[in-house]
Formats: sequence, C-alpha cells, structure tokens
Amino acid sequence: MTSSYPTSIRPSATEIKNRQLTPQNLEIAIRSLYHDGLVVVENAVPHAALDRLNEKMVRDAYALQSRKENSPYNYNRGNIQQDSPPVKDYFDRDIFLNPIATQITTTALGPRPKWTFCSGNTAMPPTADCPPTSQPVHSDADFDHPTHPFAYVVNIPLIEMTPENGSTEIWLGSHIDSGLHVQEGRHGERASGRIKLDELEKRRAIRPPCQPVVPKGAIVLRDLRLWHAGIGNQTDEVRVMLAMIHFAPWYRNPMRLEFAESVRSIMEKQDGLEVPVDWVTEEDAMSRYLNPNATAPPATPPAIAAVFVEDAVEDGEGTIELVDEVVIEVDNDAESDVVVLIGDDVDDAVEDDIVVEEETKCLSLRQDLVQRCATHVSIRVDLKPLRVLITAEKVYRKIQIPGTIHTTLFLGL
Ligand SMILES: O=C(O)CCC(=O)C(=O)O
Ligand SMILES: [Fe+2]
Repeated sequence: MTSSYPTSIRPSATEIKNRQLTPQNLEIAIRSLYHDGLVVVENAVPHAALDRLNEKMVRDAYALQSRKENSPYNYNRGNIQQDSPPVKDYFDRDIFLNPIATQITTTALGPRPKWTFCSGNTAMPPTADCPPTSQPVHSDADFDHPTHPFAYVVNIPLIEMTPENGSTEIWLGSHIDSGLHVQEGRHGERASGRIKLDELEKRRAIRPPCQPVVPKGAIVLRDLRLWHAGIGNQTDEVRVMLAMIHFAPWYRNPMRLEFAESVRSIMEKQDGLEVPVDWVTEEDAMSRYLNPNATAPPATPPAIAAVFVEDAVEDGEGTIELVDEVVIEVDNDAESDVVVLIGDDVDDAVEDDIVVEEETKCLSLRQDLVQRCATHVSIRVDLKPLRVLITAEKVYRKIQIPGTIHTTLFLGL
C-alpha cells in the first residue's frame, strides 16, 4: 500500500539562501502535489518571524475564544478560523509571500497565481466546555469546482505540529476524485464540505489518513480539494496554522484581501503573485481583522453585492444573475422583515426557502434552490431602508465564491 505519510523536501543551504528550490526538488514537489495532493517543504521560514507572529496570534486566539458561540469557529469551538493582523508590523515576506511556496504554486498553476485568501486555523487547548474534538473529514472546496488542480493552500504552522497538538489529519490522494458528489453539508454552512461516511470507508481501505509531524519552519502545500480534518489539541499550547490560498490565474475568483496601506510597499516589491487588495488605514485594518462582519461593507464590494444593495434598498427589488448563494446580514433587530423571493416562482416563495441562522441573523439562500432557478434570483427586501450588509465572500470565514464563477464554467449558462 502507498504510504499515508507525505513527502517532505529538505532544501539545501543554497536553496534556502536563494529561496528557490532546484529543478530536482521542484520536480519532487510537483510530483507529490499531483499524486498525493500535498507536499511539505522544511526549513522554508525563519523561526524568528514565526515566533513574533505567534505571540500576537495566540493572544488574539484567546480573545476570539472568549466570544464562545459567536467566535468564528469551524465545526467545533476548539477550531477557530483566525486572520492574522494585516499590518506591516506582522507582515513578514518569508511567511506571507514565501518565495518557495510561490515557486511551487506558480509551477503547478501557471504564472502569477492569485492570492485571495489569507487566514489561519487555530486548534485551541481543551477547556471544560470544549474537550478536544475532531472536525468531520471535509474538503475546503465545498462548491462546484474543476476536476483538475485550480488552487493550493499554503499552510504555515507557527509552531511544530504533532498528533498531540492537533496536526491536521490528511487523506493523501483524495483530491483526485473529490467534488460535490462525495460531500454533504451545503456551501456556506458551518458544516459544509463533509465527506460522506461510505466514501471515507472506501478511501480508508485504499490509503488511510495520517497526522504527520510538521516541524517548525516548514510550509505545507495542499490541493484545495484534498480531504482533511482538524484534530483536537490535547496540549496546553495554542496551535496556529496560517492558511493562504493561491488560485490558478485562470480561475475566475473575485475574492480580495484587505491590508493596511503600510503593507503596500512590501507587496509592490513582489511580482510572483497577483494580489487583489483593498487598502485601508492601519486603524481600520486593526479594528476589522477580528471583526469581519461588524463594520461597513468592504471598500470594493463584489459587483453583485453592489447591484443588490442599490436595487434592494432603493427600489425594493433587485435582480442578481447566476448567483449560487447570497448571504444577507441585517444590521437590525430580529424583527426585521426580510423576504427573499426566488426565480419566477415569486408566489411560491416560502419561509422554508430561507435558511435563518438566528444567532448571526444571517439569511442565506439554499444553494440547491438557487441552482434550480437557473438564470436569475430576484430578491425583495421589505423593510425600511436600513443598513444591509452583503457578504458574498466570507461566512464563518470560510471560502466563499459567488456562483457566477462556477455556474458559468460548469453549467454553461
Ligand atoms: O486546524 C486544522 O488543522 C484544520 C482546520 C480545517 O481544516 C478547517 O477549519 O477547515
Ligand atoms: Fe478545512
């Protein structure tokens, strides 16, 4: 049976100095990504940079944890989705623009991959209310996606990852036949992307999962389609693992990053990645990164959101084409009278068509309904003009890709 453990590349001193792998090691990386959907490159990030960021992110992790049910967690409260501070003080090129990571993703995906997701996964030490709990095995690509490589996650643990502190469980080779056909849980839900149990058992018989030890300073490149699971941290040390996603340059993905202006000069010095950024003041960046939904809409909202906000609020009705999910957050009390009407069957629209998440006051259109209604979704908001925030990009900080992209790509609409 093929090994369950990933290939780990140990670059030579010259490769580390040049921040580039030799063609031989690059070949190993590409081969591993192709067959396993994952490769580890050791000694790629200096420890001092990791320590500095870790100190800040561990403090932030406790602040997020104290929000309990309102913390941005994935599946279990012990697995927090946590952004890094998007300001120069914490922006180290060897971490966020790691040249070896870019070399590999560029070779695998084509010139200038698009970096449009920057966050982290934090496995918290157990508490009385939250014993170590594993996530369901899932794919982060919980939407209709190509059957060939289109995105790689660059994971950078800030400390050594071990089975004890929750090293991510990985299912090597599972990227090859992944997709919505093996998943349950809808896109945008907290528990989306779960792999069906019978599929897991079939796969386990071919190549079971593993929890590798990943040394500090290593980077892990993972095909976005690969099955994996966060595992409960049984130690008393917070384990932060950054997650940056590089998308293929041809993949139509409208997500954007938000950074403080202070990062701009560093970003402009690199040309390996395309990085769509909304630049904001230091103050805004710092007040927003742990509170993504608490403030005004992003500086450059996704086009569909803009149309929607205008139409919905001014005319009471708006049309959005080819949307597979729209999330409306209403900054008002729970009495808000929001009516969502779908497709031509306006009269048939019923409460059941809307998923209401009480605690966040989030209404989200069910993906299956929207797909069924083919070419358009009409939305009417019956309420006094009030602040309506549309988040087409992030819900629970998971990867949100408006349906225009894959609908166009895959349904040929
Ligand atoms: O924290 C981890 O090890 C993985 C977390 C994860 O996969 C997720 O939250 O989607
Ligand atoms: Fe995940």
